[in-house]
Amino acid sequence: MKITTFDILSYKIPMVAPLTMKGLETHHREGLFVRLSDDDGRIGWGEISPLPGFSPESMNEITEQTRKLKYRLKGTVAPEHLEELSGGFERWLRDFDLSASVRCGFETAVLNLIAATRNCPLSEILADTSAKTIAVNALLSGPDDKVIAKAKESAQVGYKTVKLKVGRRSIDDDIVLARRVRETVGGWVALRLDANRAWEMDEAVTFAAGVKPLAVEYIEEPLIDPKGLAEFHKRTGVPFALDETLRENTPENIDLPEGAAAVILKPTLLGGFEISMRFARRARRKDIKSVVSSSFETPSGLHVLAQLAAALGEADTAHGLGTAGRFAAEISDIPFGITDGTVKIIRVKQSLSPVKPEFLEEINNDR
Ligand code: OSB
Ligand code: MG
Repeated sequence: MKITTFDILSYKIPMVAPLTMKGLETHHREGLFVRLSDDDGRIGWGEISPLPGFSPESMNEITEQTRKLKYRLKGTVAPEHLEELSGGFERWLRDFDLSASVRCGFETAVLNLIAATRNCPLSEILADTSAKTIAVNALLSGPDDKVIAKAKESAQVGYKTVKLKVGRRSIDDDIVLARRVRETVGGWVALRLDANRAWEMDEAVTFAAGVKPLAVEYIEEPLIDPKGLAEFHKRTGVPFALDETLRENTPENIDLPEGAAAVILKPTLLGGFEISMRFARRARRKDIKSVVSSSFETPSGLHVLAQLAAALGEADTAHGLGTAGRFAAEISDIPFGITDGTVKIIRVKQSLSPVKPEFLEEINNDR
């Protein structure tokens, strides 16, 4: 497959619900799209959306890196078997030293193009059998009353898993809120908590004791220092999940001790589908779930992540893709619709613009 054209477009879209993370308030999401085509005019899009506060790379850096990819790879033939995610991208792209979001966006553009040439959904080129729908967790955040209202609504419309952010205020307040959420959603909905590394060991243990009766599926990253996670589990019996810790390790060297219930795969922050799949394979060997999660990509970017989730084929796992509500519906012709807590895996038409053209700007090609 030859990369015949390679276009770079920048986008900027408003968020209806601003993001506050790590003290940074984000009102707009911005990044790049890569649009590739082959000799037959088939198209593959990829989204490059570094997340402020999480991704170290700047707009300038990602633009420079993407231009360099373009000038080196336009007109060349992509290696075979990239879709196996077994090292082909690494061998091809290693020397470019790409930032995580650029690597992810370029990988997904190439994968979308391969899928387009085979006329099938991306998920089907990634695995022999892939799911037709995937489950998604509802994301509970904001003031307590909003959290409870969202919990109630989520359970009513059929979400089987909800995820609550904790660790931003007192342990006692968090325990009270987690109990209220459990009461609100009832006993049949799985409850995940995410502390984003808020606590010292004794605080985490106190919190875990307080939520022990709630049968939480796991707490994501309870500890400031992840080296204590095995001890945390020994002392509390509460399962944990790894998110930030993945980005400080490789799939081969990461420690997955007793008590690790899930790995949180965020391809935009980890550096693409290939490395995400390597973590997933490692986790699977230990019977640990892989939860594909968003870094607040656009709705079309969420569809691409859903394809990876579908390819993992863990039917009961709910994925962390419930973030599309941050954007107004009008920004895209490819809405990311969640019905009864599930998303249909669709073949995203590569002839459609991933966000409406008024949010896109072509980056000058010849410079
Ligand atoms: O705290 O897990 C987080 C998104 C971007 C950066 C950090 C986080 C998230 C999410 C994604 O929470 C949504 C989800 O996991 O359900
Ligand atoms: Mg997390």
